[in-house]
Amino acid sequence: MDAELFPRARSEVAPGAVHVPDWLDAGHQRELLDACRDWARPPAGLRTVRTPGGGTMTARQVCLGRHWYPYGYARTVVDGDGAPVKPFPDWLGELGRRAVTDALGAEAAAEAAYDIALINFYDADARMGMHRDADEKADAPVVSLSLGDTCVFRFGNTETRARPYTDVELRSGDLFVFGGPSRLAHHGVPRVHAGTAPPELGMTGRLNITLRVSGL
Ligand SMILES: O=C(O)CCC(=O)C(=O)O
Repeated sequence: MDAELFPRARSEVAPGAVHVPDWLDAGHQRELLDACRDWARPPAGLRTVRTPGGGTMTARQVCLGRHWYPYGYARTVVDGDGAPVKPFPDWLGELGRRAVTDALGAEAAAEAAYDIALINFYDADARMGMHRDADEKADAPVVSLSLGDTCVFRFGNTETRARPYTDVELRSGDLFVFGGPSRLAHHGVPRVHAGTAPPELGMTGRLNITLRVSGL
């Protein structure tokens, strides 16, 4: 890929919601991708999420620490193969705290004992509708790391799924953290730009890793 004419700048999209471009270098992206490939394997591997209305989410998902299903957390894959959820590794929690420190400062990271990861895999046609991450019992910031294809990440408000919102381009290696007054803001992924993953990463599609504190 051509070098950027100007490096992309870090930006505060809303109070407590910060985009840090290129937070993970190529080596760390590769390591995280390798870990995602391991986590995606059964048992308790990548699955299609069914919603209570009878639909399916187009992004497929695997969880660590606790299993998310619409709309709660369990210790086993209650809506899949029934296997115990894979453990949440210490190094991922450490990565989460570093991310919050870099995005929001050390004070915001002090209480953030990350224990859950939701890993979403998007192929070219996958999307994620506007929603809030509201099934956790803690208000620690959500950490979001992107790998592979670029997407449009829509970051909205706490009241409605509709405007006002801001569209942010998330590329491979980007970090997005939302906490404080933005912790319960609606957000979603209306578009993935197929074929934009860095070729050297060796993946097709997009992966998003969100880290959360369960408070459970
Ligand atoms: O893929 C993304 O960037 C967002 C994922 C997300 O909103 C979620 O896991 O709740």
